[in-house]
Amino acid sequence: RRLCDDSAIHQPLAYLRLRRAIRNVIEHRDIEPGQTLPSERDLSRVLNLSRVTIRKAIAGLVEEGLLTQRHGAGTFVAERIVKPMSRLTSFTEDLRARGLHPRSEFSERGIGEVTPEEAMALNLSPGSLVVRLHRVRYAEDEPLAIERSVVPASVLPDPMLVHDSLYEALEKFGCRPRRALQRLRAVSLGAQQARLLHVATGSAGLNIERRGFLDDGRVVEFTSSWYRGDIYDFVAELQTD
Ligand code: 16G
Repeated sequence: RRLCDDSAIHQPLAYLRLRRAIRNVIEHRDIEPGQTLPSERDLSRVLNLSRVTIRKAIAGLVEEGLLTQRHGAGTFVAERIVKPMSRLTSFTEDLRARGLHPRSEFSERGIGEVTPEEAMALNLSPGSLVVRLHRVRYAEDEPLAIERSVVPASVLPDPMLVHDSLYEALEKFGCRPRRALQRLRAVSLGAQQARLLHVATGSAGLNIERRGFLDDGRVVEFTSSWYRGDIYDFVAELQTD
């Protein structure tokens, strides 16, 4: 019903409006993960939009990772969390887009002198101060990832400014990363990590290191994350040179 009520979709650039309307439906969980979207033909008839428009809107949402398509079976709201590798989004934003409520439990949220390893990753000189955040990240009560972030105190002066979202805090100081380099590797989760993530020891995980940069090249974030392998897909669109 929400789809039909959204009169905005009949305005120009209908596929973008429709894309927004479907995103809204997913965010409000009017269609749950794993459930199918009405067929292209039905959407076209009910919304009075061309099949091309419907297809274009859906393709965009597949690319965003919110929908998945199985040949012959239709289009579904994605069950696994599909993260496009080419978009610089935050954990909080990824979950909210799926109608989930992100939450963090901190095991460390402090400030201290940079270690030689951190100084390298953040391009800082010895003696600089950094904010450290160690946290387990949840969707409601389900743990999805462990994250250890280091941020120069010159961009984030007080760790208590991060209530839940690091990027929201950085945004307030105009220091949200604009570009990032990311390395992803497969790991098997050790006993302690597995316990925190409510999975069996040795389960598959994805260790992702992200260095986030500002336009002027300053590094504002070095984060090492362990995402649950049973929940996350990381996808990238590739092109030939
Ligand atoms: C994501 C990032 C992480 C970033 C965090 C900020 C990956 C692999 N990692 O988890 O580098 O620090 O988002 O999220 O995507 P927040 O704003 O919710 O704290």
